[in-house]
Amino acid sequence: MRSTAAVAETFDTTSNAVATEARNGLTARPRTLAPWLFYDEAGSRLFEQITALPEYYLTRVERGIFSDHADEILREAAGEEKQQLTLIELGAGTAAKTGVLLAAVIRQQGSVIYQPVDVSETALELASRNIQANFPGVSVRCQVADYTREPLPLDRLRGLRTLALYIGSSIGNFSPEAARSLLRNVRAQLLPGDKLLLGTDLGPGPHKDIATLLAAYNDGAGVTAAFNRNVLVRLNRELGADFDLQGFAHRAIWNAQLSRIEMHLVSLTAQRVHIPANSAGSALVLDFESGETIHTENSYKFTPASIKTLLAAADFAVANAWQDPQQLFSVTLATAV
Ligand code: AVJ
Repeated sequence: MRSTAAVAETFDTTSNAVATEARNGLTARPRTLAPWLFYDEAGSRLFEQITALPEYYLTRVERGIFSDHADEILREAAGEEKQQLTLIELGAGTAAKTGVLLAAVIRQQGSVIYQPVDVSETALELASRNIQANFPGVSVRCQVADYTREPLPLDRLRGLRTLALYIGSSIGNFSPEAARSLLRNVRAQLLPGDKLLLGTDLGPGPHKDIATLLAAYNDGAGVTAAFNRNVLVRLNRELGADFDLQGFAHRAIWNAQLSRIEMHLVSLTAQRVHIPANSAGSALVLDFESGETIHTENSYKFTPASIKTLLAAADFAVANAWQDPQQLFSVTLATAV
């Protein structure tokens, strides 16, 4: 946990992190750029747009599951002993999706301490303002932290059971190994009996064809393409790179072997890109072959069995799970064992 001032300082060095990631990723083979690079101001706005697209069912369907089952979810989280809950949310952002759950916990226990965790202080300030205005029973304690790199900054509140929220299929961005260690980090801050609510997108099956999945990452309006290309816009602006934005195409593919959607940027011609010298090192000259790709994101898809296995590896036992009627998305309640 860090003070606000210390945090501001830390994140001033962001451009160094961007320079380092660009250098390492773009000189690797195959070339990669990490998905956290998407979320500058423009990228965060594009992602908000994605969540409202007809093809991008994930956000809408998860919200539907919460609307249909919030009371049941919160009742089960409190358990037979009807324990008072405190909610902590990983990657809360502006907490737009959390409202339905907060309303349910207020119905159940009258008031609640809600602890959103995010790397973005601005997002958390918005979250805090929105929630104080709309949910009088909720007291918000924001924590600015990168839960993927540091121990989760959890205040243990005596006598309260913790319900950790990790929703939106955010876990899908992590490799199975990284997902396990992330959940172990969460588990390390919990006591036996505490709960985790995990939102995961589901893989293709009898109820879901691959085309549905692919469309969610390749929408007709081209918003996801713009979101993907925005990473190059960012490198041009922040590092002075000279990526030709028209020279790279958005591509989404289904990798059945690894059960993930992959996003790539495909070089449409043989082309040379320059990145000037910066704090991370000397100038780079990058030669792209025609058809060469930059791998920008993985979005893993799950089955009830793979969710259970992942949770078990981090010492969580599945207590219950809810899906939408079309079985596109799953929300799993797990108990720390
Ligand atoms: C925010 C990681 C859940 O993988 O579906 C949306 C990001 N990428 N469209 C996802 C994303 C392209 C999203 N997550």
